[in-house]
Formats: sequence, structure tokens, C-alpha cells
Amino acid sequence: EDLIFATNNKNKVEEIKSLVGSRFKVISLKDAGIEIDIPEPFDTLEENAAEKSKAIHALTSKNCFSEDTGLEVDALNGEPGVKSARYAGEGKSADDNIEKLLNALIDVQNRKAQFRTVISLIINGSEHFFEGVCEGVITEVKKGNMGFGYDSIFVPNGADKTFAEMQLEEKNKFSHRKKATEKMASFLSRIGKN
Ligand code: ITT
Ligand code: NA
Repeated sequence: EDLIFATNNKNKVEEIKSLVGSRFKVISLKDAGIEIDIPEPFDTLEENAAEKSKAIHALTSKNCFSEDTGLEVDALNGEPGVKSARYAGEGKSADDNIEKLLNALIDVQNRKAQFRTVISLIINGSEHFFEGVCEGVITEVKKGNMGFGYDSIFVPNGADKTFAEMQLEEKNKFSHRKKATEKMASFLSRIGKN
């Protein structure tokens, strides 16, 4: 059964595809031939995730999900959070975002942060949310070149290297996205079994 993943981020697709389980086949917007830029106008990950899945459901009437992820830094009162993708401004690169964040944390002792992923799933017309959190610390400098986004400056608790120094399999032992996706997968595996 097809399940459309309402995202334009190919890294997210790669990370999630293998995690959803065998009953559902994850189809990216690109694979579905859908070209759409979905706005994220709200102040919470939940609302933005819901906006994305609702837009795709309105367009296709198919089962679908989306996710919104933010990096919440303690010393910055949870920023960049929901604004993580455009922290340095609209159209700026991941490197610009990283630079802005490292600058904001110069001489700041408390490096604690968390990635939080919220998935919005619309299945058989009803909506469900799943959350995954990964706690860790922000490094002083960038390390590693795997992954994407803020991976090169985030070390998850229990590890001694950044997400960008890990193969995907290792990132998935810690990752926010993996945790949220596992909850969705477990929910999906129960559908229709009673
Ligand atoms: P969508 O099409 O799904 O909205 P997006 O790239 O715009 O894709 P978000 O709105 O969720 O994604 O923005 C999330 C921001 O946080 C963006 O800058 C990402 O690079 C970053 N990010 C998300 N997940 C991450 C992860 O696992 N590791 C590092 N950075 C991540
Ligand atoms: Na986005």
C-alpha cells in the first residue's frame, strides 16, 4: 500500500524509507510526480507538519505523512526550533545556519540542545501525530561531512562524535526522526489487525 511522504527534503526520504515497515511503501513527492512548495507559516512543529500533510491529502486524497523537525537549543530558549530551516534567513544555506548558530553560542557554556521531529500522518482520513526527541550538545566547531542540516555540529548524548561523522545506521541508533518514525511504524502495523 502506498504512503506518500510529503517532503521536498531528499535526506529525510532516505532516512525514513527503510524504517516504515513492509506493509507500506513510502513514495516521495518527487516519485509521485508532485511539485509543490508547501508553506510552513506556523509557530509550532505540530502545526507545520499538519499543514504539509493536509496539503498533500487535499491534493491526492491518498494516505500520507509529513514531518517537521527543529533543533532546540537550551541557551537560546529553544531557538532556532521551528525556524531551523531558515534561521539565517530565507534562501540561506545550511552552512549559513550553522555559522549563525555557532556565533550565537560563542563563550556560552551550556551547549545542551535537542532535535525534535513531529510526524503528521493522515490515514483513512484521520490525523495522527508522532514525536521523536534526541538530546545532545552543540559542538564548538563543525565535524564530519555525512548527513545534512545541523548534523556536523550536534553530538547526541551517549556518543562521542557528531551525526555528520556517523553512517546513517549509527545515526539511527540515536535519531529523533528514527524514534518518531518507529512510533508511526508501530501504529501502522496495528492497523487492520483487529
Ligand atoms: P520539508 O520539505 O519536509 O519541509 P525541510 O528541509 O524544509 O523539508 P524542515 O522544514 O523540517 O525541513 O526544516 C528542518 C531544518 O532542520 C532544516 O534546516 C534541516 O536541514 C534541519 N534538520 C532536520 N532534520 C535534521 C537532522 O536529522 N539533522 C540535522 N539537521 C536537520
Ligand atoms: Na520545510
